[in-house]
Formats: sequence, C-alpha cells, structure tokens
Amino acid sequence: MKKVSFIHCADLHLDSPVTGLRNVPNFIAKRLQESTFASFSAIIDKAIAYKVDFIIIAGDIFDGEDRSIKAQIRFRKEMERLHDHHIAAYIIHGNHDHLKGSWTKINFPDNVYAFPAEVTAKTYENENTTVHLYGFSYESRHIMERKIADYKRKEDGDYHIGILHGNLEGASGHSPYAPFSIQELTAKQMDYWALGHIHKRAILTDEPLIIYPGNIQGRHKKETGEKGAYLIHLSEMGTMAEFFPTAPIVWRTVIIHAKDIHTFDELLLLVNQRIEEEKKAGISLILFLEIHQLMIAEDIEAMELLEILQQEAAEEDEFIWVAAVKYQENKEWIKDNLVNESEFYKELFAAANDLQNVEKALEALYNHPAAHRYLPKLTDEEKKELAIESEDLLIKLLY
Ligand SMILES: [Mn+2]
Repeated sequence: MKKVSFIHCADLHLDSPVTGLRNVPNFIAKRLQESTFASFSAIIDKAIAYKVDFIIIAGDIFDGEDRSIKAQIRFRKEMERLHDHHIAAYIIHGNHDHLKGSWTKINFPDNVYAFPAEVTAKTYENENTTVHLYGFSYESRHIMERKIADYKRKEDGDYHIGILHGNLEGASGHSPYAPFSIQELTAKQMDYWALGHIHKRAILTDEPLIIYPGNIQGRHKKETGEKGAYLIHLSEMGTMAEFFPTAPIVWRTVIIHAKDIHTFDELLLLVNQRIEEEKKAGISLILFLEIHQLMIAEDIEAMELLEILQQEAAEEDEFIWVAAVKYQENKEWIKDNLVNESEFYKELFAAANDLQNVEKALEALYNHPAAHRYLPKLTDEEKKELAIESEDLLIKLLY
C-alpha cells in the first residue's frame, strides 16, 4: 500500500525569552528558558517512537534572526537523533529566522533539507511511495508577496505536501506575511498543507487537511493551552491527523466563581482547592486567576492574595505558578435594559463597539514620540477588551 507518515510542527521559537512574568523563582525561570527545547525534544522522541518517514518544520525554528549558537547546536543535536533513526527533516525558515539574518552558520546532518528562498519541490521516497514536498524559506523578514502563486504541483508522485509559513487572510493579530486564502490552497490540489506562522492551533479544512499546528510552547499570557505537534498519515485509505501535546509548561486562564465567599479564609480555601484540581493535569502550569462575583473584593486586595499564593509555590517536577489574580467585577447594569431605555444608550454602545473609535482614541498615545516605542500593536481582541472596559466606566459615570 502506498502510504507515508510524518510529524508536522512549526514555530519552535527555540530559546525564545518568556515575557510578562514577575517575581518568578529561579527554578521556574530556568524551566521556562528550557521549555522550547524540551518541547521540541519531546516531538523528536515521538518521531522516533512512531517511526515516521520524516518531520516537517514549517518555519520560525529560531526565535531571533541572529539564531543563537546555543539554539542551533541544540537543534542540530535533535536532527542528529533523527539521522540515527533514518528520519528525514524538511524545514523552512520564517519571518523570525529568515535567511538574511546575521548568524554563525552551523551545518546540519544530511537528513535535513532546508528549502531555499524560491518555492522549490523536493522528493521523498520510501519503499513504494513517492512524495513531493513544496516550500520556500523567507529570504528577509517581510515577505509581503503572494508566494502561494509559485506553488506548482508536479504531474507524477503519489502524494503532494505544501509547506507554507504565512498568514491566512483575515486572521488578525499576526503580521500579514506571504498571505493566502483557503481557496488558493485548495486549488493547488495538495494532499496536505503544513502551515506555520499563526501560533494558535487550527485545522482550516478537512478536505484536504490544512493545518496550523500552533507553536510548541506557550511563551506569554496569550499563548494558552496545550501545545505540541501533529502526527499525519497519508494513505489510500485517506488522511489521518492526530494532535499530541509536548509543551512541558502550559499557560492557562482559570475562572473561579466566588459568589458565596464571605471571608478571606474561605476565599483562600476555594482558590487553593482549584489549584489542587489543576494540579491533577500532571504538567507544570502558569495560571492567571480571574475571580468572579467576589462580594468582599473591596476588603482583599488582589495583589495581596497573589503574593500569598506565590509564596506557596514549591519546587516540584510539576510546579504551579500563579502569575496574576484579577477580580472580575459584577456588572450592575444590563445592556439590553439600557438599550431599550433610550436611543442615547443605543448610540453609545454602537460607538463603543466600533473598533475604529478605539483606534482613534488611542492615536494620541500611539503617536507620542516617546511612548509609541514601548507600545505593542493591539490585536482586535485587545481593542475589544478596551472597548468593554471603557463602556463599563462610562456607564458607571452616567448611572
Ligand atoms: Mn512564529
């Protein structure tokens, strides 16, 4: 039977710094710094255990265009492990580790094939199956052209796999590099599309399978949930895809309902119970706690509660670190009632929901000569959050 199996991962961002954490004890800082490597190593373990034909890495192997020597050496070690087990690796470089970066070049073993800057076809063969793989590496950081136009499926071969580091059009919050639409990918008649760039895991279509595997290790508050890679089988029976998690540390937002809590001790007990529950997952966690409906919020500062919880962090194989505690205030007003009450509120909510207004309101800050350098670009989601907060403030003022 004609069949092939492989692992698809992307956005390793090896040696990436972790951001947004304060007061982290040393042992956790070390584990975080090691986490991208550990996750990648676990992916290679799987490749060996599953005896796959090859692995595909769809860009952003290294976090920085200077590709630290440390990261390259660690990467090479993993490639050598694959080499020892006769597993090939097809890799492309993305916007983070583009070819024009300045780095000390380190050679990889001959089982590794890195695609050049032009879309190129490369053939893999096992006993009775021929697979064509198509891909390109970023020549420089900002590839704005529609590289998808250069992918041309060959006439022969049993299976065809497109590898592309780029942005699905319309996906917000990501640099719009090498843009494409799902229709464009589908029209190429590949059997599988191995995508990279967007760090949130997503299956775009089933027929054919088009997958963003997400990055392999969360590195900040917004990269939550399990992270890992996909095991893919292509055969005459069809295509099979299976996600497996490998990230040793998971970032998670946890919502705790504290409606019936009246004392600090009760609150602490409730929170600790929840933390114990999370512990059952058996992996290390960075938690962001959101406490909802807390009546005694005014008596207990979230910061104080956070400090107490952080003091309890123990050095264990599977640690839990509470990174933040936030109270979610009860909204005393109900939107629908207000909208029915008067045209004024209707207009107010419409204005608050228009993201262009958020942008306009932020313009002064973002154009400020000193401030703008320190301000990250906001995603639509963040703009929405800001809009909701301002809405709440406004209504409270008016009420
Ligand atoms: Mn990336």
